[in-house]
Amino acid sequence: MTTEQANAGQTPSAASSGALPQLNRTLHTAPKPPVRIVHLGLGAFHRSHQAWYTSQAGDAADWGIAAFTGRRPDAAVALAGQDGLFTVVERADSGDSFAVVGSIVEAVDGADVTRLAELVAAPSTAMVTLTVTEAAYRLGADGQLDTKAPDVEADLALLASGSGNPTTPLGRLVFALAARRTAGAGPIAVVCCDNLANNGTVARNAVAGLAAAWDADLAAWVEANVSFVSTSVDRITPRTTEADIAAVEAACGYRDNSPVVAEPFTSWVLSGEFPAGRPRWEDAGAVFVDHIEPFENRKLWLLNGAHSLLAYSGQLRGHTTVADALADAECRKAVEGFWDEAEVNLSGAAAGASSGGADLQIPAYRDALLARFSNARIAHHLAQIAMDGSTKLRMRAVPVLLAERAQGRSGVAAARMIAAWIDFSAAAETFHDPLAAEVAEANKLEGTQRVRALLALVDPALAADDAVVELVAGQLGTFAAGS
Ligand code: CS2
Repeated sequence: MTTEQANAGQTPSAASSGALPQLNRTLHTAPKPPVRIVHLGLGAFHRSHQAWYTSQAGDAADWGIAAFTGRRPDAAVALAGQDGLFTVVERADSGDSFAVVGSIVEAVDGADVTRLAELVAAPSTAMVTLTVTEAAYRLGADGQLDTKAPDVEADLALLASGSGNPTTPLGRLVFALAARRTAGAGPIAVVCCDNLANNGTVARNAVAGLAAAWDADLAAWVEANVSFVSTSVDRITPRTTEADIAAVEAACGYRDNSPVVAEPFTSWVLSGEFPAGRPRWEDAGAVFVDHIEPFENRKLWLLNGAHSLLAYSGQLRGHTTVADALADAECRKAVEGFWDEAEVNLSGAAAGASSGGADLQIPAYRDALLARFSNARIAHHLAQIAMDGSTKLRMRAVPVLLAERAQGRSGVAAARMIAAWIDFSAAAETFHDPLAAEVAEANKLEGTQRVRALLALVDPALAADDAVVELVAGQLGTFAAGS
């Protein structure tokens, strides 16, 4: 095992001296496994989840990760300075525990596509894992790659000219897969770990779309050699703060510039083929299934759906964290109402074949979520969750709204989530979204026209339905502060 419990509190003299040693592989003698996994999107979630699972596998000594940054090249600098090691602070209601994870053996600036291509082209590399955010796949409302998105267009031009380096995560991945093809290094798995329904297919569509627009032979090679694995990932991981860094120093007696704080709960459900092998993640509790859709929907609708609802309603009502928002009776009632709508469509007759016969244990799952969200020691900021809402709502609110309406019910709780996003988009001081400019334009309109224009950015089909526009419009302003 490459993860060991750090000896919390055993080096008080170093901790109090102010001259703490830096965490690295000399201080902490973790073995350094060979790179067999390449990861795109070196953020806190990758480290608390996939890197942690890999470090816990029985064959961890065989599986090292080379992780490339997405939007934050400084994340690679911090981690490289400590030989890829970092501390996972498991933050329970009752207190913290600390463990050093050693599965990341190389941390690289994502702009270094030469190194990326070299590693993906190595026959020893078995997979590329992805946490690049929902919005990065650049799929349009039809589920296909939006080749007209400016950054996709720019990457395609760069790839076609054979000069310059792609800048989007998927553009970089396709560039690296082309190198693997040239090297004759054989089949590989792409494992999508972003919060998207059917995320393996989403990754396939994005990669296949880019490859086809660049080079038909490469597209055929991808089709024959790349397995796209779908996964449902779960572990609440707020952004690391200076206070977290100080907590690690005080407890562990070393300096870690890149610790990660996470809740004790963790889950990973996977479905798909690994033609070049994989770590024994099941040793750490990962589950491999034939039909992943029910598990994906349970997580995306119940956990992520509630998160988005709390993010918008909670901020409209003056709250900062998930725990604060859930403690507000109005927000809590909205969450329970949305869960009731989601639950009918996840289990029982209404879910039909899509539940795949899986026992989803929804009541227990809901209870567990309430406990997880109420962990006030995890300061999970609503502002972080609120980002990229136009993309997230497509996975979190729209399917429940559609399922409810297909059965002759209104779907009012799901509609209220969208209305809260609309209210928030007009009220927020900072509004992060890939469609922020379009949202700002739409917000200049008034009344039904405005609602329709904003709804169209989430799902054009919904915007074309007068009854849905009216339903959403009727829910505007229902989270007024103090109500
Ligand atoms: C959150 C997720 O930021 C968000 O949109 O809903 O990051 C959530 O915390 C994770 O999916 C939990 O596994």
